Amino acid sequence: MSALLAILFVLFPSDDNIKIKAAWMRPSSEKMSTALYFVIENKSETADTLFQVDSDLAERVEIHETYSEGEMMGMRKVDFIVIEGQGSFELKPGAHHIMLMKLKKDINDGDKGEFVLHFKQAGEIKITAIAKKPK
Ligand SMILES: [Cu+2]
Repeated sequence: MSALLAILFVLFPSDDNIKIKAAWMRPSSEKMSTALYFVIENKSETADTLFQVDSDLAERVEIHETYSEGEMMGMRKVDFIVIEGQGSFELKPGAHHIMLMKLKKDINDGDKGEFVLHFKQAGEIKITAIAKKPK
């Protein structure tokens, strides 16, 4: 019986450890950029790392952070986001976000977009984000 359980765990890796909540993106126009936001919850004891995001909506997808230098605010690419064990990480306006560059089509209020998030431990997680204007 325990051997069977072990096999089941291999076939169905612990996909429950990472939960993605409240995924949304800003409406934007073809050839322009926009940003995707969500909350990552890590139920596992061990840290996990988000290192890639795929989307058919944009030519390029990057993980960005926002930084400030004196009066200047900017954003830049980072290679990954670490979510501590039993922790959570919020991507939000003015902080980390997923940058969608050179959109292949308009994204209007209420549109839905599909994304694949790549985690080192949890593997691939598919999410759907809804387009809405920031409050
Ligand atoms: Cu950005």
